[in-house]
Amino acid sequence: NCVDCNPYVEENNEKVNGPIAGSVPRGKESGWDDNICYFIKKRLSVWCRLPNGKWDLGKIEETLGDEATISLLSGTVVKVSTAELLPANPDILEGVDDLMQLSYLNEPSVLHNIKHRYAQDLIYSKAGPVLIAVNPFKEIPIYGNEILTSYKQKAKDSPHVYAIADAAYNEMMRDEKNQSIILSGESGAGKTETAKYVMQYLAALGCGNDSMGYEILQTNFILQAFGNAKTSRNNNSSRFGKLIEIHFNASGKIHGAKIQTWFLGICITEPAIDSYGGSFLVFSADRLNLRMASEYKYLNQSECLVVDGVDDGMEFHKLVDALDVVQICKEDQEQAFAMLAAVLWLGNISFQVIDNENHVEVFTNEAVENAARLINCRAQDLMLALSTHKIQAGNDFIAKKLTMQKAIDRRDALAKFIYTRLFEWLVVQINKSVKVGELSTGRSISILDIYGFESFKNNSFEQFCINYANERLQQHFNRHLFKLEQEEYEEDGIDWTKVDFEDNQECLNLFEKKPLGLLSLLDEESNFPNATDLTFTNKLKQYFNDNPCFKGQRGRAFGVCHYAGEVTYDTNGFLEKNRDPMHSEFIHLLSSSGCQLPKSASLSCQSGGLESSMQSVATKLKSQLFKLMHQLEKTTPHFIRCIKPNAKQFPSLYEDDLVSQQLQCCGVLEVVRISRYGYPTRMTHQEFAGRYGFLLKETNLSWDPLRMSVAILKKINFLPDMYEVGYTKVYLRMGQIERLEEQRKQFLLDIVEVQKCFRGGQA
Ligand code: AD9
Ligand code: MG
Repeated sequence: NCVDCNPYVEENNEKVNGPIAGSVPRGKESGWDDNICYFIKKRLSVWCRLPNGKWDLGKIEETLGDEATISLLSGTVVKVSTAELLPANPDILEGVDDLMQLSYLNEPSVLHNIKHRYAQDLIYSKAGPVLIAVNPFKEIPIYGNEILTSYKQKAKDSPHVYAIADAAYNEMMRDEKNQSIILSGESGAGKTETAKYVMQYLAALGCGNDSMGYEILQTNFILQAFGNAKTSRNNNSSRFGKLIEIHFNASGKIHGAKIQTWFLGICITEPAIDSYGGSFLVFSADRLNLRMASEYKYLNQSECLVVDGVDDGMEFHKLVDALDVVQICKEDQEQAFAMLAAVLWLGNISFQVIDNENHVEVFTNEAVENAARLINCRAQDLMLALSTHKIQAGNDFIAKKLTMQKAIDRRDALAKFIYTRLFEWLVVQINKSVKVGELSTGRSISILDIYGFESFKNNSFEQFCINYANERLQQHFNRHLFKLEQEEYEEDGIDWTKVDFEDNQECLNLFEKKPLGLLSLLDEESNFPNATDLTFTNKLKQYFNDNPCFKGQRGRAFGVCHYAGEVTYDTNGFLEKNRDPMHSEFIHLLSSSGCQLPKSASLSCQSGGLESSMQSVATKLKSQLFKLMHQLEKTTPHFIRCIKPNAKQFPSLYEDDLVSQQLQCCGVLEVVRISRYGYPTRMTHQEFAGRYGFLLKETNLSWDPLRMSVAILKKINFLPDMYEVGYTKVYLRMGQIERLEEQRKQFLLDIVEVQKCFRGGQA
């Protein structure tokens, strides 16, 4: 099916190739098969997937049936199936700062472009409206006042986190519309750092006479100290999701903020056991002077005790200063530190078996004494709460002794409970301090820093929740992009119906449908006394057998086809983790405390409503997400996708596979795919006429750029489906710009030849 080696220039226009809306199968470079001959003839570069899965650049020597002979850049010649070939971009597109400028938006081209830029410390790139930030894992001089000012004054416009913050700020001031900046990416990808630069920029733009901007920046430090932990994947990993809403007044000055957090308090009690292993930074900054960190069980199980380059003493002073700035009084500070110490001592509490049924008692030692003293309750009550379980018998409660494992679980649950309450209490105090006096409508910027999509070898309930949340955010992202594209086309008078679009609604339905959705069924099984993780899994397999987003697997496992790929979940522990019983005994214990903080924390827990305390984790997550989405939908979003270039946290190391997988997970390849359906190349008529106008033999000086564009397109003989002419821009289908560039190059070469002849003649 090779028409003069390039179907796109076929004169009689009979053959219609290329990406016709809706007809492009996912992951396939449309029109490419027909174009291979053209690439052979012109000796253009192609990407070739080698048997080891890696992409390499080369040229096609010949094809025989489905087999192609490729000479790689290195000189090696390989034979591969033509299915393993993809077109590479012409040299002029090397390292472009917006991926959308690429003529071929396939995976190897996108990867290569980002890598090429990264090697020059150009860590930011754009994928249309999305900013891609690749973590440099080293300091590069692209921040600070001077650079900030040049973005503010629009002296610079290369992709940068400042440029995004600037766009959000200006849009907010211009349209009086709330904005949001949504960061995502996997652990260690740089979300929190990037969010800090956004806040730094906004604080610089919106600094007024008071110190509100500074105060808001300090909140970062406090929440990080209490909510971040060193893990194997990030020395400074946020164990909470955060939305900070920064409010501005009519003159664009910051006048307050509101912070919401979602705490993932998984890791204090489970150090090093799972992927979250690690301990909270505040513990390394503690000056509780009780023991060396290595003597606390919760800390010494973690291999992540020392954070390189962090001086605990100094960090502690910085923390106290920050707490002062947000007006947490000394007494409250003392109590907060006492609670931290209590958590640590709880971890040192041990149990002894007292009968042959493995029932236990608390081992009386300094750990119990100290923990009780710090919580300010009676040691007796604490011991009882840790080693017994209250059961209702008629109108009375009887205390039943716990077995060893149950008691250990309960001790850890209490530690987690206190830590979580402490964190929530802190957020409440901070919010009081940065509270917005008079709420302005339409003048806020929300920054969302939330855990990104996760896919490990073993995925559990935590990944299930995180990935569900990301599926929701992804839909928000897709819809917004779709809307933007649509707006641009319609504004420019282009027929929008030619662009098709795929959503992730089906996967969301799998999670959310009632009564037959993953979340509903999970809740149902969690409430069913005889249910187990296995009965739950079997139910799923029974109901979702035919659902294309669901993959039944062996035993307790099942798979979900997420937008970012298929993830297998092991349901071990799902029911228990979903129930997350609020231990009424804990609340009782804390409310009897003589100290204000634990008491008020437990009261707020009770007043938080029995209803919410009865809710399962999955239900709570779902309603929190709906609330969040509702909030975000009232804003104009800006997206930043953070990429971790290597797992070792090393500078200048770029691992192709890892990056490729993340581009998939954070939806960048999806953006690329959406735009590939449409017209990836867009040039204003001025640009287009300026670059290619000389290809016309006859032009008229009175022609406007639009007329020139039309004449050029006619002259090149593009098929009608390969381009659109808008009021302001020319839109080209994938691969077309390359054809134009070829003609341009040939034309220039011809001129040089003519000049040579001319000079030769003269000589
Ligand atoms: V987690 O999901 O909270 O575990 P994040 O938030 O995505 O993760 P973080 O922002 O904490 O990652 O970045 C990890 C580390 O990368 C930081 O501690 C820095 O050492 C490093 N980093 C990230 N971004 C930059 C940057 N723009 N410049 C220099 C950076 N270093
Ligand atoms: Mg973080």
